[in-house]
Amino acid sequence: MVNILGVEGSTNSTGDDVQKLDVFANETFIETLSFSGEVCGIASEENLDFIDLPIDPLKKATYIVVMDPLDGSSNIDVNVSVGTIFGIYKRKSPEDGPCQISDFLQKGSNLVAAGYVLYGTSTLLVYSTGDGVNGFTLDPSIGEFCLSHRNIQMPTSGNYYSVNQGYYLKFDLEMMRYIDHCSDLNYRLRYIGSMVSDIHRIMFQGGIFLYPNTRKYPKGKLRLLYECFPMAYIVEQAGGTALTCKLERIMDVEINSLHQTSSIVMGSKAMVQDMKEFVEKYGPVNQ
Ligand code: P6P
Repeated sequence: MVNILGVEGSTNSTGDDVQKLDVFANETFIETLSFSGEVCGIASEENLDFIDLPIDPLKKATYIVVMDPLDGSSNIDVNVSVGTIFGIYKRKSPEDGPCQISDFLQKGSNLVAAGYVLYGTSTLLVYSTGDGVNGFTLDPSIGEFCLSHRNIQMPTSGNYYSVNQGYYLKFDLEMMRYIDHCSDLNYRLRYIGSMVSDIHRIMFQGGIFLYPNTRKYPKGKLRLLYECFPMAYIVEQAGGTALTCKLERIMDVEINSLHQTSSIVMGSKAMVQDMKEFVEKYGPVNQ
């Protein structure tokens, strides 16, 4: 058996244990993108700094890619779904030179495309280039992704909520009160520790995903550039809403560092609106 499971032995930029499959996925995506001739640089969860790709004089590389090559990798060794998250920006630096940090520190609203790959009971590529969201299922017999979910529209409401209930006592009051509200409404809790999987369920069945700030992660845990922005792009393109827990639109949040984190709440429009009312009622402004 290929020696690809288990921890690789190091930790990544934000302290997560790096799994062997994290390294394999990261190296595979970087190698593949470097041959495209269209990408001048990559920012990855697995790399502290951005990667400047060699310039192909015949092709003017005009894009940069931000990615979480394997999201939810703590699920790998227990055979639970994991995913890849990616976002694509137009570079801002001159096309005949190396990429710059300014190419990466762009708001989510500057994304030209974003998507995710879900490695579950089937392998699904879901992405948008700004005109709706489509899903493509891998057909291993031909090695191609085939259109399987045309124009995905997130339900405007639902009865799933997705949050790490174990942190309940570490959330701010307004988040605790909203989670109590979800229980009062008999919503079903679904949380598997892989944002791609939890959001994918919401894309089709409706619901709300929350990763609020906690005492351990006062600015939130999820990474703005290569988790929150791309997932928020997809959620909005499918008709959902994506905010910080202070009710700022995720796509408009200023980004100042590659691995900056943020709180995030996203999902069905009516459910996020309901959550907003709890923040407005119980949030710091009213305490
Ligand atoms: P916790 C995976 O590490 C991840 O970045 C997201 O995919 C997931 O939603 C979250 O972190 C899980 O974090 O603290 O609940 O284990």
